[in-house]
Amino acid sequence: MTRIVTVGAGQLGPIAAADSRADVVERLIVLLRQGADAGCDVVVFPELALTTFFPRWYTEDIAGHDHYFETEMPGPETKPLFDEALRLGIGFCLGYAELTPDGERFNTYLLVDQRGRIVGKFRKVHIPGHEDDEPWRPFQHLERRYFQESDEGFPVFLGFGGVVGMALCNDRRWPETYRVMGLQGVELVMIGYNTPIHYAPDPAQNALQGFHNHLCMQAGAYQNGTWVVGVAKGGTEEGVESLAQSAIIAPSGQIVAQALTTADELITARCDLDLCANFKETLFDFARYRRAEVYGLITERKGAIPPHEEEAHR
Ligand code: CDT
Repeated sequence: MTRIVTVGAGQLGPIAAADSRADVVERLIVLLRQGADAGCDVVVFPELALTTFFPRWYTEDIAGHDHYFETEMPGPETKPLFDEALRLGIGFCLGYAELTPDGERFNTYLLVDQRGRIVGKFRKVHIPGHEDDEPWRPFQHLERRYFQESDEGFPVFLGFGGVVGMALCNDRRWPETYRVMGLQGVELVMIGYNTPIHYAPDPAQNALQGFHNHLCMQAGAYQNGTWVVGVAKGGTEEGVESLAQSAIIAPSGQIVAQALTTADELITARCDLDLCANFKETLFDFARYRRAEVYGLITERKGAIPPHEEEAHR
């Protein structure tokens, strides 16, 4: 038996600060139509796919950036995307900045199925960067100023004939992200990212951005027997160069499709969800081989404490 989901990764090139929501939604619709022509069941868009990556700019009062946030989904400017997806009979996963009625700000991913129903919502858990202005950097990464850490974890959802989960950008670097979903039987993980090539705290890592991007997603796929779709907003946006290299990764850890450009580009793959069982029921048969009873530190301890410092922490 095979359960095929044809997945599109709708990579975006840069979005300028001056671009309107309508401009961006038009680009998303072009990718959706390409996905429909290619027989996709779902097109996955990147993190913060409706605006420029605004956390690169400091504002004293965070409300100064509220125009980058969505207060409803769909709203008047995003409804054309929902309408076109429904007309095409195609699902999509959309990243955006969410401002809740209680004034909470999240970096959010929304999954919509082929019938226009919301399958699930995810709010970013691992928020990278810093809270305060750091003028020594060539550009800022103020996600920790503009977004709250979600405490909702990594839920999975039934959709597209399988078990689907989501994560956003920095979440993909943490093995716990995939394992928490793996323990819920995830078969398809959708991940959107904005990854600047320049990493100010340690520029030696700049040349490794592409390697680390694929390394963590391929490992997450293999170690949990799941498909992973990683989708970038790449290219040079407001003077900041970001990684592209969107990829669709099989449960074997192999990349089966990869973007060639740093611009708007759709890549697709026919993902057989039944392939997950080849890994989930053999090497990574969790119920048989995991040793949860000796993994206590994973949840008990946050930062690393080497043996010679343990005394000080008692
Ligand atoms: N958007 C996002 O999470 N980007 C981070 C950059 C880390 S450097 C502050 C990433 O992990 O790619």
